Amino acid sequence: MNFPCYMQAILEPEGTPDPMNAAKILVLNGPNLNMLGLREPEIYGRETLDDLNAKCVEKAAKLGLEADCRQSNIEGEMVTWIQGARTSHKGIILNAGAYTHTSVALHDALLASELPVIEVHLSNIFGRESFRHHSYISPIAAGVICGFGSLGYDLALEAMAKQVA
Ligand code: DHK
Repeated sequence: MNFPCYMQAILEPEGTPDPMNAAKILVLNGPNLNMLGLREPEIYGRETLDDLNAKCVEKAAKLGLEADCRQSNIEGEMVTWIQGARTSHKGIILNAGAYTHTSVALHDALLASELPVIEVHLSNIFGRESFRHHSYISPIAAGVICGFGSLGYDLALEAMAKQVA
């Protein structure tokens, strides 16, 4: 709505995020992350994916972003969503799960998206089995956050807000 600017300043003090203009961020979780809360809780925590997504939506809104949270166990579906994000989203926060360590297809799709990418892992992948130490995502990511559980997604959203500012 158009108010005189002195009223606008009262209604929407400077710095208040405008949800209508929020940059859309794809927050994409890969295989087995739908099992959060049940799966190896000593490694991945007790929060469910719904808990995690709700926290992302809330955090994003505070930063003036819109979190579009999705999860898939299917590599091709993730590729299709990443391709689609090219025209509809401003950035991608990705926990590709085990595909992190195997997927050239996700690597290529992320490059094709031409969007800033932040790689997230709940666990510290470098403190685990050696097959988890290599990532096909890291070389093309703006940054990587791992080992801080769900806090990693909060940190990634903060970093993404700066990337898309
Ligand atoms: C999640 C997975 O499912 C694993 O395959 C990765 C990652 C680590 C995580 O820590 O969030 O190796």
